[in-house]
Amino acid sequence: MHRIRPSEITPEHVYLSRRRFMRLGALALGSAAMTACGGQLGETLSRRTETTNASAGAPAESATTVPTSTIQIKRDEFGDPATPFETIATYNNYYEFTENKEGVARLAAGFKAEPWTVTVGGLVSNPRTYDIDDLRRKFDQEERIYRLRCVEGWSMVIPWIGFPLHKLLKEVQPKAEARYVRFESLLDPGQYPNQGPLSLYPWPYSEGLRLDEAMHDLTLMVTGLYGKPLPNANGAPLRLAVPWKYGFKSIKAIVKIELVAEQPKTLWNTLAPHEYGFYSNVNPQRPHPRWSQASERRIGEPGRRPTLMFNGYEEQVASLYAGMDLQANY
Ligand SMILES: Nc1nc2c(c(=O)[nH]1)N[C@H]1C(S)=C(S)[C@@H](COP(=O)(O)O)O[C@H]1N2
Ligand SMILES: [Mo]
Repeated sequence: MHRIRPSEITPEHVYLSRRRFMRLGALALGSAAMTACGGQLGETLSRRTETTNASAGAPAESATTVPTSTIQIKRDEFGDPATPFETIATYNNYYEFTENKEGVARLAAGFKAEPWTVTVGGLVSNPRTYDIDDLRRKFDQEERIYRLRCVEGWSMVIPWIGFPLHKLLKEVQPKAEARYVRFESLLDPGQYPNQGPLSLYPWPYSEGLRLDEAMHDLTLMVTGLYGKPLPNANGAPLRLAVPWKYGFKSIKAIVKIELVAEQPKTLWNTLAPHEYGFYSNVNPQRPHPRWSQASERRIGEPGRRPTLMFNGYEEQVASLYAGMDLQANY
């Protein structure tokens, strides 16, 4: 099987200064500039990269073609290619907007992701409110190429940009009584069409992790993807990525983080506790009550592939659950 060390999780690990990050964002806005950015971060759009790569060996077609030698398709540690940017940004689950995955991006186009503040409090010695720009400036923004496995049975490979949550938690200093972290998304019916008075969901969207899960180095606060600021449809300006858990744990548009003593209620667990447990670790051996979780459809790939225990991060995270019955604690 795949034997990997944690240091190999992010083969194209890059650290971006704030200036460079903003410049990349600006470049990405002008599509003409896309092919001009070279170096480590030149592969801003994987669709572009794949197209160009397909012609490897052929003579350059025009002056704007990136030399083949500088092109690197982003891949996860198993060698699987990152899902194209366009797909990641237009096939989304974001129920505050709509339940139609293909409809999120259009509805989210005018979302106001700035200014944005996040309060971090509860059982901490140093409660703080951060502006999104503070977070980008304070913590090195690094790239992590993670698989995202939705509980519905599809998956993608996403080159996130962000910083590990443990850096933020260290700053606020959790008290000894803190055992869980609770996350809350924006409540704003003015911006979210599906948060209207007739909605049946217990908004705001909320999620939770055990403190040791939150402190794990894989747990990422996400501010971007493909080297650019996070698209609105993917949860701008700040969302979580917990790659060994089903996608719904990776909460979008976070406005509040709270350290708490008891396991917090979450939106999906409140709605359907038998279907969506608090842990929701990816587990091919535990079927969803209405479907198998043994395989998944990797978006952009024909057929299905087997789902891996802990979504392929078993070596890194299994010790968090040592001695726990994973069928009972789902
Ligand atoms: N606030 C909020 N966060 C959310 C969701 C949502 O509806 N609202 N959907 C979740 C689900 S089910 C998945 S699979 C992922 C999808 O993230 P993506 O659209 O960036 O692929 O976001 C998760 N985070
Ligand atoms: Mo999902």
